Amino acid sequence: MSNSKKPESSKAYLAGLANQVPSSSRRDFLKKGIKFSTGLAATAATSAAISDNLPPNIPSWSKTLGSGVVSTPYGIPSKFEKNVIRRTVPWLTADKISSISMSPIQELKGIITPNGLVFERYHAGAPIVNPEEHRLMIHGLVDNPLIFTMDDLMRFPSESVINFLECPANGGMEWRGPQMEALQFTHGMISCCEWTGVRLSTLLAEVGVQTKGKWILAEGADGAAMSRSIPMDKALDDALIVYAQNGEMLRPEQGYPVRLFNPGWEGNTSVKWLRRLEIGDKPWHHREETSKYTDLMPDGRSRRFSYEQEANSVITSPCPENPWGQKGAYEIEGLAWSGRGKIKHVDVSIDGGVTWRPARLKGLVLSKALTRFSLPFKWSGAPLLLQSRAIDETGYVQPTLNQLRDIRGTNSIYHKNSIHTWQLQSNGKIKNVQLK
Ligand SMILES: Nc1nc2c(c(=O)[nH]1)N[C@H]1C(S)=C(S)[C@@H](COP(=O)(O)O)O[C@H]1N2
Ligand SMILES: [Mo]
Repeated sequence: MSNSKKPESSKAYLAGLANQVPSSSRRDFLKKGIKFSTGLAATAATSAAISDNLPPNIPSWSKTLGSGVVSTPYGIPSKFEKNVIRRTVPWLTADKISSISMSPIQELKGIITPNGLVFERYHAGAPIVNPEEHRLMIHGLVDNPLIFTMDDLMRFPSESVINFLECPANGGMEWRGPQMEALQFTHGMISCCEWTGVRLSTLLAEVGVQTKGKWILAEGADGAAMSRSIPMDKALDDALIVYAQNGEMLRPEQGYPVRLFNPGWEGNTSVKWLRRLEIGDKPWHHREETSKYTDLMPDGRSRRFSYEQEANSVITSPCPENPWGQKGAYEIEGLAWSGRGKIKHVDVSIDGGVTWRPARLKGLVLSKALTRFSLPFKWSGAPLLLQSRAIDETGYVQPTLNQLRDIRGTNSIYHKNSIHTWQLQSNGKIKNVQLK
């Protein structure tokens, strides 16, 4: 979908507001503006009084010896970080072997998702694959069909890239209205890792693709034999055969010992536990690219393939899991990404899209990677309607919900990348709402 930027008049925005926000709170928001104050009391001082570990006392952990090296041979997070875990939505999880878990993006810092927190998506569970017995077969319209061992694959020159991987169903529960009261559930089907492997083009040169070979069927070794048709252009561009993530071998959840990785494309195409690449002259139209991972349009027809993850963004602080406390200084922070390249610009609105101010991009700004944005903000305690809007280097502007629905209707599951709204209430709590 190409998004023609249709600047809506503020009147249209307010009409949208009227339809979504209860009219009393809308009036509060519009008229009282910046006048709310909260009755929140300070809690830090209270808990300070009851702990011997606080200054000027010496804390208990300074008076004993700690645990020695390799008491945890493979390190794990502090026990105080127990809350930072992948989670599922019960009604999306009829059976865990064909389900999805979400990454706690509300807790993550920087742009890299630690391996233990990368979201998981299985169509038939995660198989236990012995790397010594695993093979990758490349055949079909090639001069020299080959079967590679893992050792063979790792002898080729390797490449490392930092890219996001997003399931196109991310946000898909919200097409018809807001229902997930957590950032982890509205946007958590995404990760961003450093992926290491060999270029698919290198392996294709090895087998010698015939001129008729224009498509590749990638098939997994899981019980679902999940498979997708990949056009040759992508294979020769930036597709990787990946065996490592964030410096160590792939986790079983992510396709150990080897997966296909298509930067910027819907996660479904990055076939895990990759066992077979068949070169053909046309796409296969397998189950996971027809009955699923296809976008049903308002007129009842389907988009044939929708590979790219278009620009998207969301505010991660505040969010339902990260409410604000008393009025005062805060950082509005968030993540933006585009499957088409780099994020060029992010705007933040505090009034539901009536006015916008530019955010600062901070840290690494990489192509097809999560990109962090920031806007220091002094909160008066007034309710706000917080939004972010990403623009990528191709000039694509993240659409409003109305702009997206105008083209895509509400029959869709996949590729919902519209501007997201958090309603900050005067008590600092966040509600998931939708403006048009
Ligand atoms: N073999 C196989 N590959 C697969 C899947 C699967 O079930 N089996 N799920 C796909 C889907 S729908 C997504 S979104 C991504 C998720 O990758 P992750 O589990 O590493 O986050 O893997 C894709 N590759
Ligand atoms: Mo997916």
